[in-house]
Amino acid sequence: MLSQLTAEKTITAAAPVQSYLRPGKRFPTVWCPGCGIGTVFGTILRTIDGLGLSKDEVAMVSGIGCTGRMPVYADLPAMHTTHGRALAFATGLKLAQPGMTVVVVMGDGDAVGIGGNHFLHAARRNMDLIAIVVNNSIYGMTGGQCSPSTPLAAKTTTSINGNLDDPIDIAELAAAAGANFVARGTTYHVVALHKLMEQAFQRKGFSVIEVVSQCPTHFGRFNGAPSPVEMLKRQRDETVPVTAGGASDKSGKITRGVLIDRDRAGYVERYRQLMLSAAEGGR
Ligand SMILES: Cc1ncc(C[n+]2csc(CCOP(=O)(O)OP(=O)(O)O)c2C)c(N)n1
Ligand code: SF4
Repeated sequence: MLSQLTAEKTITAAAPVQSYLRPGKRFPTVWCPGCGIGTVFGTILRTIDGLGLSKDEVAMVSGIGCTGRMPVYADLPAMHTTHGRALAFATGLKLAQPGMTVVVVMGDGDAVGIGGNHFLHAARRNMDLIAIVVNNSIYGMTGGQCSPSTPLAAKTTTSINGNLDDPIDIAELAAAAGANFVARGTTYHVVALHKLMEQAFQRKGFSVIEVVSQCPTHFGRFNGAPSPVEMLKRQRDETVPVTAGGASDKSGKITRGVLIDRDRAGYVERYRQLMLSAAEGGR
């Protein structure tokens, strides 16, 4: 009886996500056991459901990569585009359909490697998009090469003796470039991640959430965390809540929480104002 109750509770808890999964799609997903991408995907779907957004009000756009597979599984209007160009496609979609909520899901390579220039300019423009960057410190899909966010000295297939480059801080980059809302979460702190997403979905302008995630297949086992559980424990032990007034933490740990929350007009609003003014003969 107890196990039956537990099973029913589990099914009920999972129900909102189930209803956002693309019918007829083959499951399980392509993601490896223990990968963090599924956690991020589920949290995005629960956020959409919790905010009461219908399936035709939200679009999901991605580039290429393990993270980029998300729209394939979501029962939402979707674009699975080219590597590094998701924000460019999403910008076009948002300008054509300004009433639609547009979520862009990218790996760290997609977002700040090949797509780095698009990332900077989407932030500078304060483009009305929600960018979820799954930072697993590596190029997952192509076999575990160094990405711009690979930590110094980390071992990857292209840095077998240790990475020589300092990593980009994705969240700080977004904040410096002008994004309205910037936060960092992890796949360990799932409830907190859900709250960050709820905020990001309700802001105007460019909202960015960097999610520290795990790639057990290509990163953890070569860098002292042989299992997904070990990688999650690292997220627990090596991150701290963001201190008031700044993203940096003197202990060298990674900060999580809201880094920036400001109220600049988003690009869609500015564009509308420009059109109105032009229609009135203003400029
Ligand atoms: C223009 C172009 N360059 C390179 C590739 C090969 N490629 C596919 S996915 C990928 C990197 C994926 O890493 P990331 O974006 O961090 O996402 P993850 O797989 O880790 O989620 C690369 C280099 C490609 N598909 N297109
Ligand atoms: S290769 Fe890494 S990022 Fe890609 S699905 Fe497997 S664990 Fe996840």
